[in-house]
Amino acid sequence: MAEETSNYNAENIQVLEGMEAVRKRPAMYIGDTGERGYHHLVYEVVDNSIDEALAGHCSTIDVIINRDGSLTVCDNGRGIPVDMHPTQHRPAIEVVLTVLHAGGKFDGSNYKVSGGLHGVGVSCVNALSDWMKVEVKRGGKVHHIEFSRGRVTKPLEVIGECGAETGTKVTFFPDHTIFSCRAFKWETLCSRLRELAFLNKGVTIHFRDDEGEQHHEETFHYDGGIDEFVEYLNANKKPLSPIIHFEGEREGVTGTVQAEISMQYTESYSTLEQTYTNNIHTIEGGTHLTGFRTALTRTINKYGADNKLIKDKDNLTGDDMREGLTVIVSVKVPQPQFEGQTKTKLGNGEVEGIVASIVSDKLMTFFEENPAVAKTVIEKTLLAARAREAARAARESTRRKGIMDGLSLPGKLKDCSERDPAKTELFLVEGDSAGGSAQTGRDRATQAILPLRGKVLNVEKARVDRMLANAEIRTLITAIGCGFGEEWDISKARYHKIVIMTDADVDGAHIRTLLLTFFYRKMPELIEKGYVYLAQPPLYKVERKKKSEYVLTDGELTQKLLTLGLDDFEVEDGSGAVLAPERAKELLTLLAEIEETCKLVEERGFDPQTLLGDETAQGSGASMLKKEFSALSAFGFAAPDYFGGKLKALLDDVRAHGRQGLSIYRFKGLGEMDAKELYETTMNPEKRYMKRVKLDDAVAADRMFTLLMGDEVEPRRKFIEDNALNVRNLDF
Ligand code: 0RA
Repeated sequence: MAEETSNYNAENIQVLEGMEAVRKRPAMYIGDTGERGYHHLVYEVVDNSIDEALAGHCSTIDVIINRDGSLTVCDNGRGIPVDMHPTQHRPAIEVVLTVLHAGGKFDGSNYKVSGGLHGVGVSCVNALSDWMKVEVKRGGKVHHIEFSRGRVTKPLEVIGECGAETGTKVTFFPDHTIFSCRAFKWETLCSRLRELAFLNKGVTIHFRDDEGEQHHEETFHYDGGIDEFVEYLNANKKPLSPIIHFEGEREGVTGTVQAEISMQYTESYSTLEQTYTNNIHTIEGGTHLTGFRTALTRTINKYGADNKLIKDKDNLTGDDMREGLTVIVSVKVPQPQFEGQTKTKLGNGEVEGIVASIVSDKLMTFFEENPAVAKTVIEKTLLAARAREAARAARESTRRKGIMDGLSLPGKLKDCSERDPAKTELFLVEGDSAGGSAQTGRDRATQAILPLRGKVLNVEKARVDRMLANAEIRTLITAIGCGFGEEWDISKARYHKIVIMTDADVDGAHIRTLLLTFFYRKMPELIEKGYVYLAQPPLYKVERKKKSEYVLTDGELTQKLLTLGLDDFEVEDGSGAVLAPERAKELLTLLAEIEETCKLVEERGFDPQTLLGDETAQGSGASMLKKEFSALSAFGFAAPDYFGGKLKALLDDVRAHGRQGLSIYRFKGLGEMDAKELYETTMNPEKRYMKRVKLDDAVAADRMFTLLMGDEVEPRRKFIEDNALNVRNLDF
């Protein structure tokens, strides 16, 4: 007995040390302590539920962002075991939640097929949570246990009965002394949960946000699995083939390797290849991707030659054969090896041959049974090859003239003198007049200016040859210095900051999107490396008592006017009591938001008052309107106070008061600023505000670009309409 006690203590100390280790070096366990790591906590917990589903014990997973900012993951699996652990002398659930890497099944027979990128288990989430509460339904009883920062604060106890129901409910609040991120993002979690539902067909994932300003709710369930994933990705592209599905399994070195592939050709010129290993998105590809590509090339070549569709002189490359292709490759590997810079490249050698053999056989059969589709695909491939050849020839001739190699930079480029790219910036400026101001105002040592005239070519709708025939695009390629296509070399970048500087109007937004499309499709490494930025020129110049100030957004201007306007202004609530200055500001901010929403609703042809009274109304801003108006009650007001004019008048009065003695000037474009102004507000590294473009969600990015820039008109119209009310929330 004495021995057992000391044993227990020794193990207990080890556990505490484990939890402390995670808290001391969180980044080592979850990657980072920013937005990524914060969301990674959720994935770790969900992965455990997915594992239960893969083992055939769980059908439904609920994920809820709670009002207090915590998050709940609830599944109907077997429930974490709650009996005494045979050697650790405490409930098994405590072991699972406090011992690193103990999350997996104890019998060892069941390899963990899911598992987040870092696969560290739910105990890490516990260690990094301010608090965690776990409820388990198992053996007819509901059990409950609580932790704080990895230590038990409320030991396991039975809190009720549950009959035959089983399952696990984990609720946690991340430790804000460790993370810099403060809230879960709906979009980020949505993408991952949708992806998990695609990858694990039949599983139902409900996702709800009770915290955010807008109440969101979505259910993901796909009986078609990755076929439905391909359908989703291609929603706005014109299909050239049906969705083609392959699956199979083979014995590998460490156990059975399963592979599932779904692919479809479209009329688009871009390629989208998404690969997964044990549900982890392998961004850098690896042996599964190589296996797929090899089989595709081999099969197309063989079928094409056998049927006299391809001749030797056609000189097709793998790239040509993947033009317009969307493919998902999902493999399950018992002991995956991850390599590469971000550890997202599958290294297991045998997987290459396994995937290649599964794809080769079945793709050949598909072509033989569908000769018309095979012919269409091969014709597209041939066109892609010809365009590539034409582009190469054009490049050759320009090289001979010394245009593309950086020796002769385009005349329009006003380069800087510094040669170290880490210190230099290239501004892509809309219009010649703004270009002129930027050129005069810039820091000549480190800032280069490239004025862009007119619209940039939409690369979503053009093949390489046409693209390289476009003067604006050629100038861009030369100025950036990395070359293009087969010769692309990121290390030759002449600037590590490429700043898109466009007007804050519709045309500016269009040019910005065209440039982003070009970078994303043709130079994605620039974005991955974080070299691309969006300048944020101010919208307003506000002058007061001879002092001028620049204001970035409409929202900021409103805040400014309200603050100034409330300076010597008393505001009463619905009962006539005077509001404290902070509360008054909150009320006025809410009124400004209501005004904005009403305006947007009216622009879409609805009457806000009618919409508000209609209990069944959804969309078109109805829910936003209802939420905003319900917040009015906290100030003792109701809708009639607004529509009756009383509150509207208050808002106008305060704003007018704030405007007194101010002169407000709205910039209509960059060209209206003089050189000094443009430099001080938008270019001066000490004062400017810029946004770095990041696109870590390839699925969302691909869909957005095909939607905004592709051929299909109807989905684009719908997207713009659906999002019209959210423009103020759109984060570009
Ligand atoms: C250890 C063993 C077993 C299940 C689990 C852990 C488990 C963990 C989590 C985390 C979230 N949901 C979960 N569901 C199950 C196997 C239990 C058995 O053999 O009955």
